[in-house]
Amino acid sequence: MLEKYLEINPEVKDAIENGKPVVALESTIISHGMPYPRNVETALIVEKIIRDNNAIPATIAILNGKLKVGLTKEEIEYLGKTENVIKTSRRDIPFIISRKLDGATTVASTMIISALAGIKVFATGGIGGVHRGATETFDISADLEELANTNVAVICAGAKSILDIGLTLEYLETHGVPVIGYQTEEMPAFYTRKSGFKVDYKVDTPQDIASALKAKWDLGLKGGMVIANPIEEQYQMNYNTITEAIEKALKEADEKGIKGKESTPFLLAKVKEITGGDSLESNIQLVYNNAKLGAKIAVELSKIS
Ligand code: PSU
Ligand code: MN
Repeated sequence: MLEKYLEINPEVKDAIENGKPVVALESTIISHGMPYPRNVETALIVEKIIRDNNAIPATIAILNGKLKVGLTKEEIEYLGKTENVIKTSRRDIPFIISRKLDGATTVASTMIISALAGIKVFATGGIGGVHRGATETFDISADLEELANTNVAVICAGAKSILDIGLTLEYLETHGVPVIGYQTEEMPAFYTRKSGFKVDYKVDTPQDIASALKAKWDLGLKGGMVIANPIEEQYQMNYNTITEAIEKALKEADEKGIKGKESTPFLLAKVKEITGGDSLESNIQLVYNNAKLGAKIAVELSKIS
């Protein structure tokens, strides 16, 4: 029955079946997170980094109503160029399939499709979270609920301060999602290494992360794990510059009445514009860094699974 919906490319399928390390990648970051052509260029380099670190990359999207695991270079190029690809989270999946549309998968839907395919490790830039002002707007990303329920580890650079990082951590705590810092005690804030918030556990090696994941899932403790990997020192942004840019972007979003699924893409594009493109360079570098760690974790997990 699953074959009716799911199409896994042969290389990825072979890797999954033989317990080789695989790292899933999302596609909203390609279609809505970065401008063309940097989006495509980045997606292809990310795949190469994963290969260079001994794992198989599997970029995920919905194309013509099929859940695709392991896009070709041409499919990545198509997603990066095409204007009307739909940002697809959990609630959108049924309709993108039934109407045979193209959908770029968010963290939530990439986790869902990874789990269906049997992939345990997923690397990206940033997760969605509790938005600032959520006490009024109720804007809480479906990514958090997915982390509560779906057994996939998500390597990210923490949460951006377009979000309320404190409330995001509270939400994850309530849902029993471990938030771990890779070689840090502090929750990173995407463009910067510091946020003023602590992670639950500092973990220093990919082996330790893999064994915690194994223990979690062996015991049937459902849900994912947030592995927060701080942006490398030399690529982080100046704290005041990025804070000001985010404040400005939030103000403009508010004035324009941007809400719902448009919110995150709008804010990312605005922050990029305000920082004269600097935030995009940081964004790209932190994704590379996460791809590398994701591959290392997948390798360790494959040794003990
Ligand atoms: N953060 C980024 N870049 C992105 C996203 C988040 O720095 O591209 C995307 C991811 O796909 C994430 C989604 O899952 O935005 C969250 O959107 P929302 O807040 O509408 O759930
Ligand atoms: Mn939202």
